[in-house]
Amino acid sequence: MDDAYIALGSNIGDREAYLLRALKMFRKTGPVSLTGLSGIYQTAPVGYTEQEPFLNMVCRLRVSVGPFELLEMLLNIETALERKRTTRWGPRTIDLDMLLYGNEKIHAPLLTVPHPCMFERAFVLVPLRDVYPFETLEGASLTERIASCSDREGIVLYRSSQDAESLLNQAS
Ligand code: GSY
Repeated sequence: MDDAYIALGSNIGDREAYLLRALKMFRKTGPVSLTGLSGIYQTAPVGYTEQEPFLNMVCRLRVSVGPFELLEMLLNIETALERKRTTRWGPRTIDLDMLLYGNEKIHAPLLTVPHPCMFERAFVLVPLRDVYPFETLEGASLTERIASCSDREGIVLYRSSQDAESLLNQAS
């Protein structure tokens, strides 16, 4: 069994409902169990900035499948939640990115772990800090890494992790 960390993001429609639907799908998927939820953060768009603000969060999964099977599960959940791949950096109902899979380093055509951009994005690192149980990651503290991210000012707590968990339990 390994711990995997997944970043979730949404900036179309009922953003929070899409995050909760993805989490519910994790809960119903046999080989993974949901073991940690960050708060939900509203974040200014990074990259292509002419789009609506995102809701972002990170969850921790205990997984009994390998990283490529987990990737397939993530893609299937994105498809079930109406994710369209028309514009690379454009708006999306749901985005599920594998940040970490145990301590593995993967460089494959379809999967790079740790996620290649995660250390430059406060919209990933701020929620990751809520659920990552260790002080440092790859030699630096998450707080230090966040301090050097240019998007850190655009992040506002939208829902605490406890409130997110209550909502998830109501919705299940
Ligand atoms: O990388 C995931 C999609 N995405 C995001 C996001 O999730 N949050 C913010 N704040 N900006 C983003 N730009 C892209 S692309």
